[in-house]
Amino acid sequence: MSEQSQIGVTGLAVMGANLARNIGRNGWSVAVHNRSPEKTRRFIEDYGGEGDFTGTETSAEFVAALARPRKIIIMVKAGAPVDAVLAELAPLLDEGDILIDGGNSHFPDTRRRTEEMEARGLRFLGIGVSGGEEGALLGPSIMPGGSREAYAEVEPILTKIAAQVEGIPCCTYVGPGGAGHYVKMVHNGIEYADIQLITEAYDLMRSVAGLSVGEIARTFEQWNEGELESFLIEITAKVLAKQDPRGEGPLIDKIVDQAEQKGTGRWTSEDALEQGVPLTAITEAVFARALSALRDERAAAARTLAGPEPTRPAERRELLDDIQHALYASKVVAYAQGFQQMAAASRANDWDLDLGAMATIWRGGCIIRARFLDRIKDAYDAGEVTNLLTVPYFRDAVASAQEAWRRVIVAAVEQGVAVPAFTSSLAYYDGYRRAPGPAGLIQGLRDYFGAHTYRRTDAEGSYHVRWPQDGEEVRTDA
Ligand code: NBP
Repeated sequence: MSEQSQIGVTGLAVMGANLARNIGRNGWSVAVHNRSPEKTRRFIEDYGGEGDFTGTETSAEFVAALARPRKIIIMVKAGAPVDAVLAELAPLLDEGDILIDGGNSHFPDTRRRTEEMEARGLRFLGIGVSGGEEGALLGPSIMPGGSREAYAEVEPILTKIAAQVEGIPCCTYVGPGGAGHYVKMVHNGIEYADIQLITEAYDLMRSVAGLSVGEIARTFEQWNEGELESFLIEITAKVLAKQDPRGEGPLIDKIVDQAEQKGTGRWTSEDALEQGVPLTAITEAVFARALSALRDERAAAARTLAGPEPTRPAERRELLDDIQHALYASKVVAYAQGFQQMAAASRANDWDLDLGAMATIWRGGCIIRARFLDRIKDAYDAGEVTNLLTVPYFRDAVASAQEAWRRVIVAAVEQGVAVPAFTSSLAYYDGYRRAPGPAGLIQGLRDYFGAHTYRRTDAEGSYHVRWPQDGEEVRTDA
């Protein structure tokens, strides 16, 4: 065992333990620590042989075990626990030591903690880590934010332990302050949209096309051979193929239809509302989970609220192809919106985000890893992107999918099957591609009831009509 460890990890629940193992297996010496020392003991017992690990029981012991400048990865529950760990460790550290929060912290907290730690002479990084427990162990996607020179000191470790795609690590410096956790938040928001779109495709195949669960599982397996190839499509096939280990039939029919959430999707939508960025797919996904949570109410409503009489479509094969195209087109919209949101945040915060690099580091390790991200990376490599929907590759893909997309939504509406993310994605597409749109009426109404004024298409300036008086138009900014 080396005298002092090169890096420390505190918080040895599933993510921290696996990240520490990943670092240790890659040859760095790691001091490990957990609030409850029995977890540290268990870690050393179970995995001590995998690398050069030093188990420590108190914070003082932990800090003393680390070579300077100390580098400490914090993998505890997001929120107050992170502040508690910082409050305990900061007084024990020396100027220039680096604290790295690898949990799912909310980016404004990361911004605040960066300032607090820097005011104490410490350096702070907020890094988004995606990939769940397997990713943490075998190679996650890592989104580091904070001081660039502090990042440079841990870059060799982070890029080595990250997933690698075609020899490129799924880890790159994102930007200052809370930028890393911001990008991780949007990643999670996109994950919500992806999961919702897949769930809607499943519902359409089952409730509209009348396929069995086994047939749907095989369809997803086939889709995973093409443009939709992704981790989420792959595991959808597996989850649907799973038989109930306790009885007859597919397991999916025994899983309670109430989705839970930890809040990152909601944060993404809240931020979009705050910034005024249309983020309909992710937001519908958050609301769909909220609606699913009303299980008792839904059960009662199912007995009383009217819906259409279900009929089976004549051409199941065609409907399946349509659903595949609708899923792809809706997914393009969800990603286009997420990337628009990151672009807006980058402008507002002077983060100078390299959005092509974000697509690059999401290609492996993380939950939304997909073939699709290569196309997004190519789009950014090719030059300035106003909106991914207008990039020739996606523009053409959506153009050829749009008829199918519309047919699927019509079928869903006729059959009374809710597909909010498919529908809102199409509404965004149609809203985005239409010029002029109908919002002149909104301005007209606002001017009528609140004298909020409007601008004209054919002249400079702001105008108001004296509606209740003489109906004359007056210029208000002259
Ligand atoms: P949890 O989020 O379940 O947190 C458990 C850890 O937090 C334990 O080590 C626990 O110590 C520690 N902790 C708590 Br709770 N309160 C503390 C306090 N006041 N002071 C010190 N330590 C405290 O662990 P996880 O699932 O491994 O996730 C860790 C982070 O990674 C979270 O931010 C999570 O959102 C994020 N993340 C998780 C996943 C995933 O798939 N699970 C994926 C990506 C990111 P104890 O043992 O003493 O109770």
